[in-house]
Amino acid sequence: MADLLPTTRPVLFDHDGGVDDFLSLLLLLHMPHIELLGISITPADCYLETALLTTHKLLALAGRHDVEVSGGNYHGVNAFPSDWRAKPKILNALPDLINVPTPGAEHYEDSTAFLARKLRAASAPVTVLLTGPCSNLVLALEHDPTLLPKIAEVVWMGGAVDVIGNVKTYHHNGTAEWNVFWDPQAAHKLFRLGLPLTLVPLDVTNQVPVSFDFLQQLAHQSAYFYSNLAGQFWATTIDTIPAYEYTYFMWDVLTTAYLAIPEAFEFEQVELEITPTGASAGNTSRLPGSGQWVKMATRVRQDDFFAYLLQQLRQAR
Ligand code: AGV
Ligand code: CA
Repeated sequence: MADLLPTTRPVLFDHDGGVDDFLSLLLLLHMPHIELLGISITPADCYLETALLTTHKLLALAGRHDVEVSGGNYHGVNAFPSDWRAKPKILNALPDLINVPTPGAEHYEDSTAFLARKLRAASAPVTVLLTGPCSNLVLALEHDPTLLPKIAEVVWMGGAVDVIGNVKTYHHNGTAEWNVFWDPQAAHKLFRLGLPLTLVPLDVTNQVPVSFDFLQQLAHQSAYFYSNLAGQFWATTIDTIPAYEYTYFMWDVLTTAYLAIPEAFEFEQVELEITPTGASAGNTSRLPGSGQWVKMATRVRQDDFFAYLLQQLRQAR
C-alpha cells in the first residue's frame, strides 16, 4: 500500500565548512527519511578548497558519490577570523580521512547557480538546511524569484534573539551571531522573502555545549566507525573550552537534528527583523507587527538530543 511507505524529504544542504558543519553532514547522511539533493558550500568559517575536500571524503566514506557538491564564490562583508577558517583543515589529516581519494577539488560548480539548478529541477518543494551564512540561497532567489515556491522550509542555524551574540570585534556591539554577521544584508533580504523559516539561534544552541561528559560517552562506543570519527572531530574543538565566549557548541548539529527529532524542541512563533548595517549589524530582534514570522527554536531536551546523537553514530559504515 503506497500510502504506508515512509515518505522521504528532499533536502539541499548549504554548509560553511566548520567542524560542526561536517558533523552535521555525517548525521544527515544517516537519516533514512532524508533525500540529500546536493551540497553547496559557503566559504565563511572555512577555506573553500579544504571544505570541498572534506565534503568529498565524507561522501566517499558513506558511498554517496551520487550527491553533487558545489562551491561558493561569494564572500560576505565581515570575514570570519582566519584562525577559525584554517582550523578544520586538520580533519583532512585525520588517519580515517587522509587517504580517502577525492575528485579534484579545482572543478566545481558555483553554489548559487547550483542551488538554482537543483531547485528548478525539484519535483516537490525542498527543505533548505543552512548551517552557515545564507548568501548563496539569497543570491539564487534574487536572481530567479520564480524558485520561491520550490522551497518548503528554510532551516537556519543563525541569530541570537533574546541572548547576546557571539561576534566580538571592532565597530560592533556584540548583539549578532556570526552566520548572520558575515553577510547581514543577505540575512536582511532573507527575512523579507516571506519563506517558511525555522530558526535555530544561540538561544537554544547555548543549551548544548560540546562537553567532556558527552565525549566520554561517545568514546565508550568508539568501536563503531562513525562514533570514533565523530569523537575525533569533536576533540579538535576542545581547545575553545573553557573561555565562555569561545566555547564550542553543537550549533549546526542541533539544527540538523531538528530534521529528525523536532519533538525534542520547543518553538515560539515570533516576528523578527535583521539589522543590515551599523554597530548592531546582523542583530536578530523582535519586531511585533511588522517583522518576518519565524518559527524559532527556544529550548531542546538535552537528554533526548544527546541520546539521538549516540544512537545515530552507532550505525555501521
Ligand atoms: O555561530 C555559530 C556558527 C555555526 O554555524 N559558527 C560555528 C558553527 O559552525 C561560527 C562560530 C562561532 N564561534 C566559533 C565559530 C568558534 N569558536 N569557532 C569556530 N566557529
Ligand atoms: Ca557552520
